[in-house]
Amino acid sequence: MDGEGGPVRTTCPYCGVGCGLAVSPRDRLLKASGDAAHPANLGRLCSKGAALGSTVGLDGRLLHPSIGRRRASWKEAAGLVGQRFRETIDRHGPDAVGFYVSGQLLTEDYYAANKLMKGFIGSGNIDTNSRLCMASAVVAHKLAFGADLVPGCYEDLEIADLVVFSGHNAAWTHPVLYRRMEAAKACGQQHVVIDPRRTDTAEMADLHLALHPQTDVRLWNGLLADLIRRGAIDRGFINDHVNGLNEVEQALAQDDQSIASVAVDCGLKIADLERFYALFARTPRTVSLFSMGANQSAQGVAKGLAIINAHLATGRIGKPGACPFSITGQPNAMGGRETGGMATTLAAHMDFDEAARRRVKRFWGAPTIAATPGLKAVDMFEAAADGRIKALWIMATNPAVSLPDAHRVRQALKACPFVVVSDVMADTDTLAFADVALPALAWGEKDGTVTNSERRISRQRALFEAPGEARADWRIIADVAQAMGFADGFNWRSPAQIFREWARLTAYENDGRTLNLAGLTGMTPQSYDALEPVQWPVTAAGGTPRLFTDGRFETADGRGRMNPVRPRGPAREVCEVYPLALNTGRVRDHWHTLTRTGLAPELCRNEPEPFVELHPDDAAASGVCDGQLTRVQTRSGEAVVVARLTDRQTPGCAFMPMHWTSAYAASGRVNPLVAAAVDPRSGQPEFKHTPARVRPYRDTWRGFYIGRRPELSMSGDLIWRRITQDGCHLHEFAGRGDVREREALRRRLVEGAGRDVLRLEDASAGSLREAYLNEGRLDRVFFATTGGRLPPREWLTQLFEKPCLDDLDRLNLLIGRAPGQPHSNSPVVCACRGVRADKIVAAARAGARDVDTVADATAAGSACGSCRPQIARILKETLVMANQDAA
Ligand SMILES: Nc1nc2c(c(=O)[nH]1)N[C@H]1C(S)=C(S)[C@@H](COP(=O)(O)OP(=O)(O)OC[C@H]3O[C@@H](n4cnc5c(=O)[nH]c(N)nc54)[C@H](O)[C@@H]3O)O[C@H]1N2
Ligand SMILES: Nc1nc2c(c(=O)[nH]1)N[C@H]1C(S)=C(S)[C@@H](COP(=O)(O)OP(=O)(O)OC[C@H]3O[C@@H](n4cnc5c(=O)[nH]c(N)nc54)[C@H](O)[C@@H]3O)O[C@H]1N2
Ligand code: SF4
Ligand SMILES: [Mo]
Repeated sequence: MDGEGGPVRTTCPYCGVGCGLAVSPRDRLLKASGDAAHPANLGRLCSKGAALGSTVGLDGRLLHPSIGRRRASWKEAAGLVGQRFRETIDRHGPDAVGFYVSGQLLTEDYYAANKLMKGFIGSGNIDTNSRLCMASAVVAHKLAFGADLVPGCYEDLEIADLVVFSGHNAAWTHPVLYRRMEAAKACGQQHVVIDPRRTDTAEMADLHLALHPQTDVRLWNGLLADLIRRGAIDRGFINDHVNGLNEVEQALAQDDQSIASVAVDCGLKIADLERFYALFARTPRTVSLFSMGANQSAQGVAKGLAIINAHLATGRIGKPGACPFSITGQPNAMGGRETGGMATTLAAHMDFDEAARRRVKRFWGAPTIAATPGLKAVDMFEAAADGRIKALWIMATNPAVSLPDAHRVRQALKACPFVVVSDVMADTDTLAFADVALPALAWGEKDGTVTNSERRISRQRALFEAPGEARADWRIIADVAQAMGFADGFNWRSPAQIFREWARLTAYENDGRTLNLAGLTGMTPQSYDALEPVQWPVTAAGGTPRLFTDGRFETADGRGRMNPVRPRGPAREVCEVYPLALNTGRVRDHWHTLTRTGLAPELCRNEPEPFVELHPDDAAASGVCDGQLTRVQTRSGEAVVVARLTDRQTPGCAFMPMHWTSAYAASGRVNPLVAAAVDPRSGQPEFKHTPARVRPYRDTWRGFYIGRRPELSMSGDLIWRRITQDGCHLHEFAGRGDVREREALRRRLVEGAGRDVLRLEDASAGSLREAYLNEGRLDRVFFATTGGRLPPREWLTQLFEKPCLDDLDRLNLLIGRAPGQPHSNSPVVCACRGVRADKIVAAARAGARDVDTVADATAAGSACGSCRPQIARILKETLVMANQDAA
C-alpha cells in the first residue's frame, strides 16, 4: 500500500463537496493533490484537503482498546460491550440502549450499525450527528418531494445564472465548490447571499441581504408573494406537477406581504429586497443553496420549505441550472441519510410502515425489527441523563463538544451507566467519559464509500497499514454483534461484501423508491475496488445527475407538494439582560472539534484561537475592547475568548466559532452557551441564535508557554488556549490570581526541565521570563507579566525548529525577538504559502487592485485559493482607508 503503482485515488475526509484526491503515500507521509478526473473537484483542493499530510501521523492516536483506563484485548473489550448491551436489553428492553453515530462514518459502517440496532436489537435508537446538521432539510425534502432527495448536481451551480446562498458561507465551508462558482461569476453569474453576517461569501457577492437573524421564512414567503403578484410563477408546471399552492396562498395572505413590510421585519433596505425579488423573478436558471443558517434553527424545516416553495412555484427544479440545493456538511452525511443512520427512517429511504418493516426484516433475516422511530440526538442524551438510556455507544463524533447545552451533555455522559466510544484520537473530550474506548481506523487506513452533496458515491481507499490494534468501524460493530449472539447477519469479510448487501437492499422489492443502486448489486471485490464516482440512482446504464427531470416526484400521486409556512421568531428572543443574538459556526481552516485540523500547524495560523466577533457599538456599550479577553454569557453558560470588533457583524449580533474544545481551550467552548431548543419537526437544534451578553474579562496577569509537548489541560481557573506550531506547541494563558497562581503553573510546566536555564525576573514590574535548553536545543519557554507587554511569539516558536541555538539566539532569547528583524503579529491569510495580512496590505498600497495581482506579488492565493475572498476583503478595506486618508 505504498502507492508504487502510481498515486492512490481516494476522497477527502472533510466536507460534503467530496473532492477526489490523488495521493502518493509512503511511511505515513503523504502529499495530497486534487484528482483531476474526479467530477466534484476536477483537480482542485482547499486548504484543509491540501494539509492532509500534516494530520496522518500517529501522535495522539487511540491505538488499543481499553476498559476503564486499562488496556484490554479486542476480545475482552468487544465481549464486554456485547455483554453489557445484551444484559441491558434483557432487563430493560431494547429502547434502553442507543447508538449515536456520525456523517464521518463510511456507508458500510453506517449500514452495519443500523442493521444491528434496528433489525437485531429491535430499537429505533440510532441517531447521527446529521441531526445537528441536515435533519431540517431531510424533513423538508420528505414533505415536498415525498423522499429525502437532493434534486440537483454541481454542474447546476456552474450553469445557473443566479445562485442564492441562504445561511451558507460557501467560501469557507465548501471552498472548492465555491471556486467553481467564482469562475462562473467571472462569466456573469450573479450571487445573492442571505446571512446576518457579512461573511467572505457575502463580501464577494453582487448583493448581500444582512437580514435580522431567523427572519428567513418572512423573506422567502415575501418572495413567493411577489412572484405571484408579478405573474412570475409557472402555472403550467404547477397544474401538471405540484399540489398545495392554494394552502400556501392562504398562509401568505395572513401576513402583510408588501415589500415594505417584509423589509422592515427582516431589517433590510426596500431597494435591496426589490432588487433580489426582481432578479429572482427574471432568472429561470436559479439555484438556491441552503445550509446551516437555514437548517440549524427552531424553524429550520419551515425555512427549507419556504425556499423549496419558491422553486416548485416557478418550476425551477429538475432542469439544468435550476433547483433548490441543500448542501451537506460532512463527507458522508448523505450516506447516513441513505442507509438509515437517522432515528426517523428505517433503512434505504423506507419508513416504519408495516410493509417496509416486514420487507426490511425479511431482507435482513432479522429476529425482530424496530417498531417506531427512535430518539433523536438531543432527546437521546436527555434520556441518558434521566436514566432511560442505560448503555450508549458513540462512534465518530464528539458530542461532549458539539451538542448544544454541552454541560448537560457531559452530565448525561457521566450519569449513563455504560458509555462506549469508538474514535481515532486518544484525547477527545467525549472519550473522557468512556467506560470502553475502541480504536477505529482513520482516514487513510479505512476503506469504503461516501456520498457527497450531489448524491455521488465515491471510494475512500486505504493508503496505510492499520496502526496498532485499530479496526474498521464496520468490523468493530460486527465484532460486538457477534458477541451479542448475532453471528449470522454480521459475518462480512470485507467492505465490498457489505456494500453489495446494501446495494441489494436499495433494490429489494423496489417499486418506486428513487434511492436505488440496482446497477451496483452485482459488484465483485475487483469492481468495488475500481468503482468510479457515480451519482445515485444507479441503473445498469449508470448514474443520474439530476432528479425530477420529468416533473415526477416520489409522493403517492407523483406530484410535488408546496407546504404552507408562517414566520416565527427564534426559540429564545433577546432581552434587556441578554441583548445580543449569539450566532455560531465555522472558520475556514478548521474542522469541527479540532481532533484532526488542530494537528496541522498551517491550519492553525489563520484563526489560532477562539474569539467572539462583535459590532464596535455593542462592544463599546459593554466596555469590551478589540483583542481583549471577553466573557460571553448566556442563560446556560459562559465562555472567555478574545473579542474581535468588526462592522461585518450587524449591531445586536455576535458570532463565535464552534471548534474549540477542552483539549484546546476549555474556556473557549461555545456549546455550554447554546440552549438545546430544537425544531419541533426535525429535532435540529437552534445553534445560530442564543441570547447573550458580553463583559470584559479582567486578568491580573498574562503569559505564554511554549513546549515540545502539548499540555492537555491547565487546571484551575486559568483562561488558556493551545496552538499547534511547527515542532512545538504554544500555550497562551491569563489568570486572575496573585503570584502564587503564576508560580503553581510555572512549576508544573517546567517540571523535569534541564538545568540550562536563562531567567529574567523583574519582581516590581511583575515580569518573569525563562527559557530552558537541552543540549543547546530550546526545550521550553515561559513568559509572564502582570501589566507589561509580551513579545510576539513567532521568533520564539521558530527557534524550536533549530537543532542548536547560537550565541546571538541565546542573547536575544529573553527579549523574545531578533534584533533588527521586523516581527509581525499580523494574521496569516494564505495558509498554503504562509503569507500574512500585512504583506497583502503592502501590496495593495503599492498599487495591487485585484486578487491576481496580489498573488503575483506575494504568492498569497496562488495555491488552493481558499483565501482569495479574504484577500479581496483586505484589498477593499485598504482602498477605503487610503481614500479616507486622502480625503
Ligand atoms: N472549514 C470548514 N468547512 C466545513 C466544516 C468545518 O468544520 N470547517 N464543516 C462542514 C459541515 S459538517 C457543515 S454542516 C457545513 C456548514 O457550512 P455552513 O452552513 O456554510 O457553515 P456555518 O458557518 O455553520 O453557517 C453558515 C452561515 O449561517 C449564517 N446564519 C446564522 N443565522 C442565520 C439566519 O438566521 N439566517 C440565515 N440566512 N443565515 C444565518 C451564519 O452567519 C453563517 O455565516 O460546513 C462543512 N464544511
Ligand atoms: N455551536 C455549534 N455547534 C455545532 C454546529 C454549529 O454550527 N454550531 N454544527 C453542528 C454540525 S453541522 C455538526 S456536523 C457537528 C459536528 O460535530 P462532531 O461530529 O462532534 O465533530 P468532529 O470533530 O468531526 O467529531 C468527529 C469525531 O470522530 C473521530 N473520528 C474521525 N474519523 C473517525 C473514524 O473514521 N472512525 C471513528 N470511530 N472516529 C473517527 C474524530 O477524532 C472526532 O472525535 O457539530 C454540530 N455542532
Ligand atoms: S472542499 Fe476542501 S474540505 Fe471539502 S472535500 Fe474538497 S478539499 Fe476536502
Ligand atoms: Mo454538519
